[in-house]
Amino acid sequence: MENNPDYSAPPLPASPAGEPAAAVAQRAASRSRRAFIVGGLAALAGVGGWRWLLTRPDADGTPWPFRRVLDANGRLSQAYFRETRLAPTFPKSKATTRQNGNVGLGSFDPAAWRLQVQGYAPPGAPARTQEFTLADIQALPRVDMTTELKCIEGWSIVVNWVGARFSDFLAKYPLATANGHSARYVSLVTPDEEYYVGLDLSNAIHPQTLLCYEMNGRPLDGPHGAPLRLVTPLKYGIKHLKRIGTIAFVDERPADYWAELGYDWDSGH
Ligand SMILES: Nc1nc2c(c(=O)[nH]1)N[C@H]1C(S)=C(S)[C@@H](COP(=O)(O)O)O[C@H]1N2
Ligand SMILES: [Mo]
Repeated sequence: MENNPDYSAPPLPASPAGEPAAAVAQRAASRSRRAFIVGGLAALAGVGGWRWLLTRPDADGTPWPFRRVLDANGRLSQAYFRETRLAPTFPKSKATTRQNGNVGLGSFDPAAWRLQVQGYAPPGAPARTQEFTLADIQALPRVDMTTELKCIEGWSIVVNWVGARFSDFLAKYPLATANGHSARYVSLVTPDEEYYVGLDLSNAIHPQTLLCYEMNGRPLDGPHGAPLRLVTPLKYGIKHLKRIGTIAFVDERPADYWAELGYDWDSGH
């Protein structure tokens, strides 16, 4: 996780201060907890057209997001509250660049890159994989978001990200569900399989979790994870896998590079 001394940051574009996402976060923060959770669900359902999830019942017939919310003695669960909280957003003018972590970013041919996705296959169901080009991801609704990237080393920076919501990807390509069941986890791995992270599916479908292809007004460059990286601002930097090669939807907690080295598997903040 050392800095790359050879890398110099691209200049930042001028950009207007204030953005709708900031207003949304502010409004959410001022709600009561209960209203926040209910409002959060409504916002999620409206956000990326991911109503598809709500129409896919779990084993007992309850759509799984609601099942999660109601899990704790039939009441709204604290876990879901944490997962639907929004990370604060910032004016784009605050964005800056730093580079950290090169595992899995060795030699690479961008022209040959395809995103490989292994769809959820519950026991007994056939495995399915699907390939995507960067253009497929860029065809999804474009989200522009300025949030903080926090590293477990103790520093943090504000970064402007552009990409597709993971939830919009799943709304178009329902690869996380099969036979009325949803995967519990998502595994993301670099093309060379050197760096890998695991996330709960609920974190992956958080409205601020992006499949990101632009950073601070430019296409991602190699040291920042070209052509596609994960951004998930409620988690530490270690979960923001650069250069996604494979995404898999699974039930077993996936391997995680830094968890194997002793860091907290969730790495939320
Ligand atoms: N492939 C890959 N992704 C990675 C890492 C890495 O070593 N390899 N390091 C992580 C860590 S620890 C951080 S803090 C962020 C840093 O992102 P940045 O280089 O864009 O600042 O990338 C994360 N993603
Ligand atoms: Mo980090």
